[in-house]
Amino acid sequence: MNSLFDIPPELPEGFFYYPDFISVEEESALIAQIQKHSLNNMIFHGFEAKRKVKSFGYDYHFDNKSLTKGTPIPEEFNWLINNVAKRLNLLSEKFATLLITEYDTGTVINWHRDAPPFEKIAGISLLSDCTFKLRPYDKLKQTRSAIKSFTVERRSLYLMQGIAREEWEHSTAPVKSPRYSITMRTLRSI
Ligand SMILES: O=C(O)CCC(=O)C(=O)O
Repeated sequence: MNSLFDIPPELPEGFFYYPDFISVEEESALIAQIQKHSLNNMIFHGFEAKRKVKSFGYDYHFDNKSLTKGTPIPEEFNWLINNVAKRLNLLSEKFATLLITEYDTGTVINWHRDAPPFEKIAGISLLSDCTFKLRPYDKLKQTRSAIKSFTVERRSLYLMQGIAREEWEHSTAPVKSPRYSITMRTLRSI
């Protein structure tokens, strides 16, 4: 059940895409909100990734695979969370975490599946489009032709859940100009 636009229909079940989910004005407001926060270099398994992040709600620690309560999600994001939850038919309280990620030109996120405690992942893209990729998580199925590659546009919303979240991994290609994403996650146990 992808949107009628842009995204090829053969994407794995559980990936949904909503272009133009936020307006130009809302995008500017979110960028201004993001720029009030200081983002930190992302440390992943001891290595510093090029992207910068700021996490709210809960923090996942990759070293000992634990989840701890973090800085509460600022209220200024409530309107966005409410709109996303409404569009996805979820309760806004289910979104327990909000992560801001900044990708400078040329920055990627490498192949991964989200950390185990998280269930549904909703992502908003700001400032620039990106090439989003999905491939089977099962290494035996990771042929070149199994990779699904498509554009996720600025101001769009995507949702990954179910098969797309559990049985596929995702990555993004180097961005051509700076991009922010705001990802909101539900927890499995809540
Ligand atoms: O920037 C994005 O939309 C992807 C984010 C992502 O994959 C992650 O935070 O794990």
